[in-house]
Amino acid sequence: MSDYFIGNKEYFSGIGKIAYEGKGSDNPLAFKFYDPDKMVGGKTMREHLRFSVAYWHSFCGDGGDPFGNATMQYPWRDPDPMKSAKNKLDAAFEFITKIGAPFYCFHDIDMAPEGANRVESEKNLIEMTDLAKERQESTGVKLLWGTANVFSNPRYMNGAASNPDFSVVGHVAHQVKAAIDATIKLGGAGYTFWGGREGYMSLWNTDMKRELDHIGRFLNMARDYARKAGFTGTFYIEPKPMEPSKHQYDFDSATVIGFLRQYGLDRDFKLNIEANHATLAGHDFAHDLRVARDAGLLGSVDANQGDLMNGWDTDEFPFDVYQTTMAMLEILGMGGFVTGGLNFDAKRRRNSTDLEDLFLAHITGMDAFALGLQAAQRIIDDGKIAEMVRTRYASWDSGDGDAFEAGKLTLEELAAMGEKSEPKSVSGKQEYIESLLNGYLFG
Ligand code: XLS
Ligand code: CA
Ligand code: CA
Repeated sequence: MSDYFIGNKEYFSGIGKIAYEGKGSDNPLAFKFYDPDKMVGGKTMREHLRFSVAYWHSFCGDGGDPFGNATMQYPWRDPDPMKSAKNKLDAAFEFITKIGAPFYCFHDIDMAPEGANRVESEKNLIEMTDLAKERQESTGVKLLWGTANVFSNPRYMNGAASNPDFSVVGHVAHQVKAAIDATIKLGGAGYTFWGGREGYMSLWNTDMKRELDHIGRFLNMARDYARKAGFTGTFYIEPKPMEPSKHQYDFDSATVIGFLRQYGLDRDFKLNIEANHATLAGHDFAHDLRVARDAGLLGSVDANQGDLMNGWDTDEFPFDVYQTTMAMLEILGMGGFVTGGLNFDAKRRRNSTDLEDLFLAHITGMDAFALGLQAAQRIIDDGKIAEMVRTRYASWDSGDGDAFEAGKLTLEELAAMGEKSEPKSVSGKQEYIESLLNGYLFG
């Protein structure tokens, strides 16, 4: 029996703490590339990557899909919902400790079952998060962010804060307030708002402006409450373009940034960018990271990947090292995470039914980001690509280009410059950069 089980039962027996064994290892239950103590660019991999386990997929997701029932057998399930929740908490902390992730994230109802009414639900949440606090203290695992699930219960079928019916919004407030209290109690570094059903199915029955104003007002109220209650962490909005609504209001980074500025929220809120949501919006993952970073609003990341062959939210564990490299370049480029981290909002495939697969999936994701981090650092250290980008814009660094950037030119002056001879064609050198990239990855 390993030293890492938490309650009175070991749920992942036969699996100990996952160790770094290096790329020569053929032990499936070992890291090949994630070496938590290895220094990369002045920080350890652990400090850079700030991995987090998502409670909902890892310990609640049952593998069911619209065409088939649950496939996952969880040994912690019990007919009594609170007993089940307590077993699950033990299993979760055993797993998080064994995989060696410093953080986790949860929705209120992942951890505590809903009661017959809001008062009972809050009581369950308080009881469960008291236990979670004990588990955090005994294991050293920390809360990256908390959140409220205000989209699953049928009362939220027309939205949460955007609901056309005011009486629903009181329920939202009660639930969000309780989830904020729980996050503060657990020392959460962040609190996330993912839009859930904040969007619409048909414009024919929707007053979009009013719904957006209501979300803006609600988030101001939530921010004010949390600050008053002592929350010093970061609030995040997580963009997603569609699913479950046809159109989600928090479509992508650019849309959310506009929203935060419009409603006076951009000093307290940052973005939590999920890879698969960016690609659903028709962007590269790195595009949405860059948009947020350029606005000074890149906070945290939901690490997963989509499938290019279909158009829905598959939430796969990330293994595409090109993507993790580009993502890590953005994260290193902003100076690294402050309160955020890489949260595996990712699920095993429906047919990956061994409990061991939960470990294998996280190992794959953590190794993919460790590879991406090291490749990104090599790209930065070498400096060749950055130099090519600098050179590409060099005409703006002095003379008329510089005067333009400084706002010293009128359109007439600029137009007069355009009378000169045809500019000569300058190559963007994209394919060369792509071959350099392969060199950094595989050279
Ligand atoms: C759903 C979202 C959700 C948020 C948290 O698509 O990814 O899981 O991350 O509510
Ligand atoms: Ca997410
Ligand atoms: Ca998703």
